[in-house]
Amino acid sequence: MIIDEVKVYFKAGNGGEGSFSSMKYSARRVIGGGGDGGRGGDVILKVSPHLSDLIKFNERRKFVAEDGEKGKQFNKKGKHGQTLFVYVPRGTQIVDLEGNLIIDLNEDNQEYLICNGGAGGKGNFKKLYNLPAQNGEEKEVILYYCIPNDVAIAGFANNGKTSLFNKLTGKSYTVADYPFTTRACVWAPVELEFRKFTIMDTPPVKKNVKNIYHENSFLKHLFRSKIILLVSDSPDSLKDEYAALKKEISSFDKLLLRGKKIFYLLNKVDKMDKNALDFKGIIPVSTVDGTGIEELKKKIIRALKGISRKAEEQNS
Ligand SMILES: Nc1nc2c(ncn2[C@@H]2O[C@H](COP(=O)(O)OP(=O)(O)OP(=O)(O)O)[C@@H](O)[C@H]2O)c(=O)[nH]1
Ligand SMILES: [Mg+2]
Repeated sequence: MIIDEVKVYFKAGNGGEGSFSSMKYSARRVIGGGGDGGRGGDVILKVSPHLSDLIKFNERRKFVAEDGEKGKQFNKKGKHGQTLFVYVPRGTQIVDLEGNLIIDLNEDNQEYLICNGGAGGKGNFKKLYNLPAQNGEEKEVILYYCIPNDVAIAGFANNGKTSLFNKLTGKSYTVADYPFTTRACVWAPVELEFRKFTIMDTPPVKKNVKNIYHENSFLKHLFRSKIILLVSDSPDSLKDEYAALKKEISSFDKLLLRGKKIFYLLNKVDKMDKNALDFKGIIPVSTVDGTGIEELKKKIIRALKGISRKAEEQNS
């Protein structure tokens, strides 16, 4: 199982206190000689390409950066606290406890300063007084890991989603003739026609569930998908099945399907009478005899190219 949701506490370092000490400056005047305190260390979240879920946060949920050192006499400044880097996988969203998105960390090596270190206190060097240090910021947030995938495969149980995933990616995840074989999302990189992208397989969508956020919680990983392959193996109730599937996905979050390219796949056509089927708007495939697989790959590449072109036009 991947860990995709954790509550974590971050605290930046407190500033070091400014020193208060007297220093004889001349025979007539005695003035301060206390140095400034050091700044507290910041907490920075940084995307690591080596992580692929939030499991490391199971061991540790509290991250506190180093405090700044106190200032010393003879105007010696305290050392700054060290910045604490906390590594997260690409695809981590930082959300506050009210559910508001703070930042979506979806680029390799992207950094986000989550807690500012406290300023050090001012020492009384050349002054009669010193100024207090400030505390470092603290925050409790939820980290959501949302798998960065370009193409997601989704559907009800046992219709060949994992078989299709294996066919497209060259992987060999378990395929079996019973429902709910796949328990968690898996993803793999693919390179086709010099284009690299990621395909994700998902567990089956459960129908008529009482608590969709609990029972179909994996659906949140469709958030980043650019293309969704809706798979069915029931030619007789094809349209109804796609509609039911889209209803389930949208009732999890209506944004999951918005603006996405959707391909409607009918799998297992090797055991169907092709002449009796109406393939309008449908992509017929078979992971057993390979029907439609090459065409599907071409369609995916074409759609991805179109999506990147659109994004470039919007950015220019
Ligand atoms: N005839 C035929 N059988 C297929 C085809 N693709 C998959 N199957 C069979 O369908 C059954 C289910 O395949 P899976 O790939 O595990 O299906 P799934 O949709 O991932 O199943 P869940 O993870 O349980 O939802 C297995 O017995 C496969 O061998 C196909 O193209 N033709
Ligand atoms: Mg499966």
